[in-house]
Amino acid sequence: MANWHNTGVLGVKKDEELAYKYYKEVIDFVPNKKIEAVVIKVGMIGDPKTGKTSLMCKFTESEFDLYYYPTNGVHFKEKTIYLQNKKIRFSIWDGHSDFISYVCNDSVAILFMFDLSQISTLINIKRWYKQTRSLNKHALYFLIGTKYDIFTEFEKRTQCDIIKMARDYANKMNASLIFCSSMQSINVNSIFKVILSQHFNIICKLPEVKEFGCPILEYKNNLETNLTILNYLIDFLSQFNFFTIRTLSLLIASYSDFT
Ligand SMILES: Nc1nc2c(ncn2[C@@H]2O[C@H](COP(=O)(O)OP(=O)(O)O)[C@@H](O)[C@H]2O)c(=O)[nH]1
Ligand SMILES: [Mg+2]
Repeated sequence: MANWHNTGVLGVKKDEELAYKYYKEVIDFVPNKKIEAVVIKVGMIGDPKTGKTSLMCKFTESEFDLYYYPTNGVHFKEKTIYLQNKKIRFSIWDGHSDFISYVCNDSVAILFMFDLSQISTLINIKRWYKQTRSLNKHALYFLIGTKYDIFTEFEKRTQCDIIKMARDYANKMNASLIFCSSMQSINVNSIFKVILSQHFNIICKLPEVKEFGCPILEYKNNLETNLTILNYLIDFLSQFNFFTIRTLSLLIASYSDFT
């Protein structure tokens, strides 16, 4: 039975039960079953007051506070999921801009956070992105729009403009794009589900959400990318007759079986 760090199993909320079901599937995919703990470091980057600490507390402790407490220095929180003798530990880092290297170094995923109700925080992502690229090029990048609850009160036209701009940024950064609200528990667990899927290179079963009026959830599916590369390989190699088409088709079929 899973045991949520700082939460306990009894009385878990509905979305946590769903998250547990999902993690069980993911853990079965962890290749080396002897590994005691898989640590996944996640760094949070973005302007002050965008909601980094709130997301971290909501995910790790299911708590939310409307009062603003500035983050001095750097701090992190952990959430561990136990399953039999295997565990996955999220280590989530947030910090003042002076400590960006502590947040970025060794992070498997970096969340670039902007406030959906403050467009300047999205524009500033360019600067955060430049700084982060020089510190950690290999992490999975996520562009996270926070405070979706406030955003839904905006006029339709303003919402459309912001979605378009955020999508454009996410494409340029090669990042997944997710809108969330820590206050209303929207997409909080989903962010970490996508991180797990992408890190372990398994297909993400969460449906993507692209339509207007819903919290955006757009991610890159690694398996799809791999299939595209294989298709290119077929086209290329078949010219030289290195492999028979049949061998390559079998390769593709085994990839599809993985889904
Ligand atoms: N309405 C709303 N307010 C939020 C949300 N997330 C954070 N806040 C508020 O935004 C302010 C800044 O949040 P905080 O997490 O401290 O930002 P940080 O400086 O990026 O760590 C606080 O007053 C939070 O209560 C949200 O989803 N909705
Ligand atoms: Mg903070």
